[in-house]
Amino acid sequence: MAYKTIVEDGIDVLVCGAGLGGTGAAFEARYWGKDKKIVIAEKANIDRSGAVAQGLYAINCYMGTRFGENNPEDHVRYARIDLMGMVREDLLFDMARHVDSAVHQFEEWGLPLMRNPKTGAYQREGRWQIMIHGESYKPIVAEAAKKSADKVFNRVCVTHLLMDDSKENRVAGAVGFNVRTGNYHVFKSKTVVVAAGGASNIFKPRSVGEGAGRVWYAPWSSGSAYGLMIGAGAKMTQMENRIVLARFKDGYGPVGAYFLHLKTYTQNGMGEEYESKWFPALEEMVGKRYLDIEASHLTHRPIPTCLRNHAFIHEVNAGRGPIHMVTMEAFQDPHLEEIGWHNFLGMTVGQAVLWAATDVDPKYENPELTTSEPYVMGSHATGCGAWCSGPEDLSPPEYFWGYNRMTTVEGLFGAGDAVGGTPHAFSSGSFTEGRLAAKAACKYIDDGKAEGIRVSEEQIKRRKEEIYKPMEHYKIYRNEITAGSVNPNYINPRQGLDRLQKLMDEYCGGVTVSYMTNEKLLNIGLKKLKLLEEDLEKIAAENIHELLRAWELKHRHLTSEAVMHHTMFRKETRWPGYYYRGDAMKVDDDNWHVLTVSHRDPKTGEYTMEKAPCYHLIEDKPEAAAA
Ligand code: SFD
Ligand code: AMP
Repeated sequence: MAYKTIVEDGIDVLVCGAGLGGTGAAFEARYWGKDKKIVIAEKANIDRSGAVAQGLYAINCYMGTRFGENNPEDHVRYARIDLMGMVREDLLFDMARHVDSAVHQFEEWGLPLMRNPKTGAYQREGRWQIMIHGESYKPIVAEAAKKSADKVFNRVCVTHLLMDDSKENRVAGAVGFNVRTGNYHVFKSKTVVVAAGGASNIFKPRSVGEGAGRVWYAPWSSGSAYGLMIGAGAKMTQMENRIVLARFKDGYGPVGAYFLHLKTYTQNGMGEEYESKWFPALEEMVGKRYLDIEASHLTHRPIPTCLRNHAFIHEVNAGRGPIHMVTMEAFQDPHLEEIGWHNFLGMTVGQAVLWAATDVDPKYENPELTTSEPYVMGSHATGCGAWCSGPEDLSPPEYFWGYNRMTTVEGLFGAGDAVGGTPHAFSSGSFTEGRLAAKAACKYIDDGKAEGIRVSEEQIKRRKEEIYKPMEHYKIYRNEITAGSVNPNYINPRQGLDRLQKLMDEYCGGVTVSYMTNEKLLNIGLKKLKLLEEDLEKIAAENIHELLRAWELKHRHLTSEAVMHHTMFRKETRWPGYYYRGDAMKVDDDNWHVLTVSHRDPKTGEYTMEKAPCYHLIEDKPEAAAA
């Protein structure tokens, strides 16, 4: 292969993926590692990469302790009830106690945060969310990271982590290729912070044909955080906890600003309130602990996000759709009307464009909502990700093995979507997690834990061959195309993605089956995933761009397999509205008040599953958990 090999040696902290978590990691690594070599490898361009590429209109995680608003304990209570109990409270608390300082820095760096003119505090959207003029959010945090790093490699898609050849289960860097030049990049590093983001486009999206690619989470979120870490043998947690979101139809515009700030509400197709109708039956399924209807009115305890979805999905299935967002009242106020549009112009411009293009004026027409296809990520109302050590001052022994946010692979750290059990971190919390991970990575190096790392030439060569194999395969077999892009010897990345999405949708609880699955379906799904894995060995890439798509697909495949195994393992329906196990339709606290942990053996591909204790470190105070 003609592509050059470019080796970057002697790195201390390698950041793989520089979205919100990665930029936080690079920034903080410089603070604790003044003389350390910090390098970023980013698939796109750091200035506009990741889920925040397009900007955001709110920072969804801010305590406001400085203004006497909230404390981290309450945030843990809120996230815990929203996730039906299943969170890593040590990691959550740790993020929440540091997140405000990250937000204050964003403001210092030039991010315009809105202020409440009466109080001088930041303008609240909801209890936890503050409003921003955030179109340039990503370039602003990128600047801090660029100034901190010794080198930024843009356009390098990281495909694999390098492992230490002298010590089992210790990371040694990463490899990948430049998506423009095709060059092979080798990064030899003492520690790696993986912050390569969550996954869209694993489950078949509602958007098809000309709309394909329109999804809520960024279409370029390829599950690489999970693919890289699973591939290296890191344990994962809560991968069954995929998220379904209520969104404005077809443009996937988020609803938070509307519900919380504009105080809009939903109605069924007949103009009726429908949510509360579903709660009594739902209380039977999940128990009073998670949906105490009477108490929730008194305490303003939040209705968990998944349960709100449940009411939505069931109302539509009962034939009383579509669900509308009642905007016509709020939009009569010119200020709120402006906020409603700005919210999308600064964050999900496609929604504003779609309304304009289809003559939907929310002032005169209540727009339709829908429930999205599931996404696999770990920083919204969901906590998929790696099983990581917590901080030493908070974590019980089962949650602590030396370094904050270190995975079960030595020297391998995570942040943002990469870390499991830490929902409701959002952009600010992900950045904060990056900071915490990088601080711990520096300590790991200073403690001498990275001494004696060796990467063999054999490993570097083997990975190179593996990376470019799809292009080789294409070269060899391209002449055997029978029609269009059909070739008996290979599939291309688009064909592979379609197949993955279809099988995840049908067997693992996507939109076309109303989020329903069961053990039988999951078993078939797993078998089909294995067959797909065999075919992915023969995937063909016509050019470098397709090579990127091929590797994104492989990462999505590894992610999907973990989701399928986890969904099979947890024999209950913990999050009605995210997915249903038809063969175990209730929350089962006696057996399943636990976190799920998986391990994929990198050599054999075999999965082992285990339960881990779900410790409640913060005492319960229902009234303190308000949304
Ligand atoms: O309204 C590789 N998010 C929101 N957060 C908020 O705080 N407020 C909001 O308003 C939010 N909303 C929202 C949000 C996201 C999106 C898409 C929309 C609306 C439309 C969530 C946050 O964005 C999210 O929590 C964080 O960004 C997560 O951070 P992180 O670091 O885990 O992921 P990332 O930012 O996507 O970065 C990943 C980076 O990795 C790169 N990458 N690099 C090298 N090799 C590979 N193989 C790679 N694969 C990926 C990516 O390019 C990227 O830079 S609302 O809906 O709630
Ligand atoms: P979203 O725009 O749906 O991504 O949500 C943004 C923020 O608002 C998140 O913190 C959500 O948990 C919160 N949120 C959205 N809808 C509601 C609601 N109906 N009630 C309470 N919180 C909500």
